[in-house]
Amino acid sequence: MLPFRNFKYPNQALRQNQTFPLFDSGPVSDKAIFIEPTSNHFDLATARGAPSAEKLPPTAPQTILLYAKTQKLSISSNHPTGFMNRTTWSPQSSPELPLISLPRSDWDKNQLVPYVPTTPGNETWVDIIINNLDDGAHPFHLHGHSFYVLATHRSEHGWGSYNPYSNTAGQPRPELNLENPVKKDTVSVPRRGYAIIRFKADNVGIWMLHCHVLFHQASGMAMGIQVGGEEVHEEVNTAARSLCRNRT
Ligand SMILES: [Cu+2]
Repeated sequence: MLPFRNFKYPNQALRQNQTFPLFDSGPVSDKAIFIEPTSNHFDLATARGAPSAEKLPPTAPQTILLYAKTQKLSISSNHPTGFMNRTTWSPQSSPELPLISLPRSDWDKNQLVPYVPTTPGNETWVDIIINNLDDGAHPFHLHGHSFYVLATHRSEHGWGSYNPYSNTAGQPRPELNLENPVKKDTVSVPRRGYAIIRFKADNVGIWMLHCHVLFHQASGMAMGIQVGGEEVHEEVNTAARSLCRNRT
């Protein structure tokens, strides 16, 4: 069989090495250096962290259930669009001001921002279940907090997502590692699978949670999480607004 061919048609995507110009600075080289795979990696599904000084509670009082998916819809001219649940993120449009400086009633439809209430003196633990309905993994990054990876799952058949609130018969309950989970700020959510992460909400603010493949993020696979403060507030945070002086 001829290399780099799909049936009788040439297909450069079948090359093991591919080169392309990052900058328009000359001809493309066909002499890419092949990087040998190394064994310097670990399987996240079975990874164990160092014994943690933090004692994780058996359950978290709040769970945020998410579904990430890329879709090509005719309503968006078949451009691949990232979704978190039913929201496609893009920066707040009108008024173009930081969310924290606006009451929720002014946020536009592209903002998905679950609220995590906190009370001073009490630890607030939150679980996030990130289901990935796509055929490729998405590395999800949370701002403002590190988190523990309690479980990950990759399905060989079917969707492989997990909803703790559904009674779907036969849905296996994931085993959560509460003893020695790895602590990270980015987790690869396997394709057709999920990651269950837990974080201590001790950093007040509105923090982004997004796929760290930046063109996935730019296509909408991003959202916010509000930690602390008040969910419904009509008093705007003028200090936050003044941070964006050119917008005021
Ligand atoms: Cu992604």
